[in-house]
Formats: sequence, C-alpha cells, structure tokens
Amino acid sequence: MLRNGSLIAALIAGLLLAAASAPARAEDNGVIKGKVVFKGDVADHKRTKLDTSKDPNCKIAKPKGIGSYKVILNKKTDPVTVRNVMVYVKEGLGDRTFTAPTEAVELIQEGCQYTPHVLGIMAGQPLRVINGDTTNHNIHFLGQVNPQYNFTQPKKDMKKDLTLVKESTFRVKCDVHPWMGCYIAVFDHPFFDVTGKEGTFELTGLPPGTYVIEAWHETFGTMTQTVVVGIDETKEADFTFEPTK
Ligand SMILES: [Cu+2]
Repeated sequence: MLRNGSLIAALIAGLLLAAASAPARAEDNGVIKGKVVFKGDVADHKRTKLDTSKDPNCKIAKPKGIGSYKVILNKKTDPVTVRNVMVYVKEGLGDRTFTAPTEAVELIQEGCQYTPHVLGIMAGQPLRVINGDTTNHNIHFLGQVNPQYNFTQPKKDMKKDLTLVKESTFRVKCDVHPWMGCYIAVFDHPFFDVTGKEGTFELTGLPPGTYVIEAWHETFGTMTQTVVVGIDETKEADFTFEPTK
C-alpha cells in the first residue's frame, strides 16, 4: 500500500515537472489585453522635428522619424494613448521555463534612428543589429546585467548577431550621433508586447493563473496591476499614465 502510494506520488511529481517545462499546453490559452491611456495635457508633449543635419548621411528618403523620441502620444485614438510602452508579465509564472525562439529580432539603424525604439526579446534569442545607413554607427549597450556590447558598424548593410542572457531593461546609444537612443527589454518568458499606433497590447498563450502585469515607459515610469486569467479567458486590463509636468 505504502509502496503504491509513493509510486503514485512519484508519478504525480513527474507529471508536474513535465507540465512546468512544457509551455504549450492546450489550457495555456489565456489572454490579457488592453490599452495604455494618457491623461494630461497633450500640449506638454509636442514632437518637434528631429535635427539630424550634423551628419548629412543621416538623410533618408522616407524617415520614420519616431525612433528617438521619448514620448509619443497617439492623438488620433480616443482616448489619447501612449506609444512605446512595454507591457509584460512581471510575476505569476512560478517555476515555468520557456524556450527562446531561434528567429532573430532585428534592431535597425536607419536615418540615424533606431527601429524599433523599444524592443522586447527573450534571453537566448538572437538579436540582429543592422546598419541601414551609409554612415558610421557605434552601438553601445548600457546597463549592468547583460554584456555591454560596444562596437562600430561603419558601412551600410553590416549585420551582427548578439545574444542577451538575463532579464533586464537597458538603454542603447550611439556614440557618433548623440540623439540616437533606444531600449531593449530582455525576458525569461514570451509574455510581453509594446504599444504601437493604437496604444494597445496583447499577451497571449498564458497559462491560467494570477499575474502581476507591468507597463513601463521611459519617461512616465511603471504601473502594475494584478489580473486573474482562466482557461479560455480574455481579460481587459488598461493602464492610465497621468504624469505631472
Ligand atoms: Cu549613429
């Protein structure tokens, strides 16, 4: 009887262990989605034209013109929303482990700006740094947790693959063009999203559970909230940044 009991216990332990390392179970289908709202005076955050004229080679035909701005508000959405907010699971995944995709995430230097401005990546996933300009860029990773890569890409179409190893968010700058800046956020799991033109985010494939969700913006700071998501469930979770001037 005792022997059977311990056998069953061992089997259960084995099953639990298998479940913990297997991210793609059928019931891991929870969704948390929402938008990041701006409440305040839109006039406080006017975007003026970025001056890249110090380097004539920065001029490109179709400048995206968004890669170096600290605050971008989506004024056409109602209510006004915030772009470039990283929303992610901060707590609640327990001991689960997740395999990083082998597909590279691209960070492009074009028109002497970074695209994207806020980039999310999993630890161990390749990061491909590309120079799309006919000028010299120096890419310099700040922050203390991951390797502080610091190298130049003097020619157009140069590419370099890097690997980040630990969960952290850090700034990247170019030592040649002082206006260039972006952020890289590294995660141990795939549950993160960056707000775009609509100011929305969506975290999909979540195992049922209770999560602390965080929204991070480089100027407005962080906000958190707790969201419970069950099997086959989609939960709405909006954030509102109400910055004081
Ligand atoms: Cu540069």
